[in-house]
Amino acid sequence: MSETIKSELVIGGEHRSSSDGATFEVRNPATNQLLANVPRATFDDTRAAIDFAEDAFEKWSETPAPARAEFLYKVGEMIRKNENELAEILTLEEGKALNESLAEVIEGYDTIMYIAAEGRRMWTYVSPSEQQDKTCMVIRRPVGIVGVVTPWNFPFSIPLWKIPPALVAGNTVVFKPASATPLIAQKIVSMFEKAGLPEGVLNFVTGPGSGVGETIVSDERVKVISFTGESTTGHHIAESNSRFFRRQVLELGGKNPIIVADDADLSVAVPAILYAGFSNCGQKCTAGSRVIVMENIHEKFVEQFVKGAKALRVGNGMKPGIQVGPLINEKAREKVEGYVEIGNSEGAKLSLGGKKFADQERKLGFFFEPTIFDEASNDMRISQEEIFGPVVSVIEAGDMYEAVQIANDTKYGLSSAVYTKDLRNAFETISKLRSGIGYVNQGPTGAEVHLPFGGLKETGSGRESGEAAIENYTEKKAIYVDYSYKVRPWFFTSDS
Ligand code: UN1
Repeated sequence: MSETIKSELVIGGEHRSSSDGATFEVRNPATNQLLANVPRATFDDTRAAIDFAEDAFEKWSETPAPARAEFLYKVGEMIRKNENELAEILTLEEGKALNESLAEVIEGYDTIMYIAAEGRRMWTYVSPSEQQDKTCMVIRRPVGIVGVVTPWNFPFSIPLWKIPPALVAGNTVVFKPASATPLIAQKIVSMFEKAGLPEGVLNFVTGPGSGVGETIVSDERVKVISFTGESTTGHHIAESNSRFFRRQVLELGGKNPIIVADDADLSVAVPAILYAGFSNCGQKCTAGSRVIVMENIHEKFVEQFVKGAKALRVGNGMKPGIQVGPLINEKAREKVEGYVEIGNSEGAKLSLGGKKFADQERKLGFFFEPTIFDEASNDMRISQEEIFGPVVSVIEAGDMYEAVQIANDTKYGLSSAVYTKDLRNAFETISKLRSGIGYVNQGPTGAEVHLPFGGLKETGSGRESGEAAIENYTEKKAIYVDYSYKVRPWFFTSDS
């Protein structure tokens, strides 16, 4: 795919350039090659998208949910049919290895098919009333316009965690993807267009968070903000939301611990921990960036972990056999380099990596060596701050009690993992770890779409996926139906 990819705003069903003609560049992080010039939506463009979402709301919210779900099923079928092309665009734009992109595309498919079935479910309950000849029930109503603001690290699956449940529940959407990955986002929108989704139901605006994102967040007509991204932006959005009592889903950072007990089978644990730390070049909010290892197996673990990381194949994700792609851009790489310096000055032992690549091919892109800091302590900045790159801290613990203390001593609380063959140790540990997601004998990545995803503390608020998906985008209304046709007493109690 050598030609550039066409990108347009989609506002009320109309394809537009930015109203002032401005664009921004999207580049392949593996080669720094230009992929597209993408419209930089203005304030007016973004306002227009919200206007159209507002106009389309009434009709869409009154469309029966099973009919709304039909559009989702159609998009699901298109995803499956075009999975290889979608995976290629994802890798070109984001950099991750092609087989990881394909897994992400399939996760998007799984999500949309799972959520489409909600069109015939969206269950609540019917309950008895305190009074005779009266019944009570709970129904769901859409909330209104949903602002979907998504990150570049999972540019296909994360929009699909948010847009399908918002739509099937009868909301309209204004979608702003990350500026590094608008092309795969455009593909999502164009599949909905091909499925025949009514105009104005899903609007698409590209441009910076400070312009487009800010316009969405500061508009009172937008009733839900669903955001995955950086903590600082999350805080800012939460402050805006509090002004309007607006509903929010915020998925922010992570500094996810993996505890390796002394009975763990290292031949199983090490490959999984390599994947958790270095897949997508460590650019996952669920990345396993702190490995907490029992003292008596520490040396053996580090030896195997370093050996495995050294053997990882780093390169252009389009090439077969590549396991680790580039960082997203130069700014991200500078941030990672900065943390290597910090780790060295804090006194951690750099056991592997720490540099960019100097060879002809890889120096074009934003590649960085898988990096391991051993003898790290948990109070170091490299163990506390989200680096969002291929850097893992290995921290030693004397026993499981200490390991859990270390694991929980973080401002984040997204995901955590424990490796042990002892069932009692596994359950005791996982229930004590303060995180929204826990894994036994698996790294802290790899969430399935029918379970809730999200975390505690600075990781944000709310959950998505699973049954949380529909909760986020519906208002529950309690309905009381009196079929007695009788005058009731002015004041009543349960025995009147
Ligand atoms: C994120 O990094 O923003 O299951 C979420 C997982 C990933 C989730 C990524 N698919 O770990």
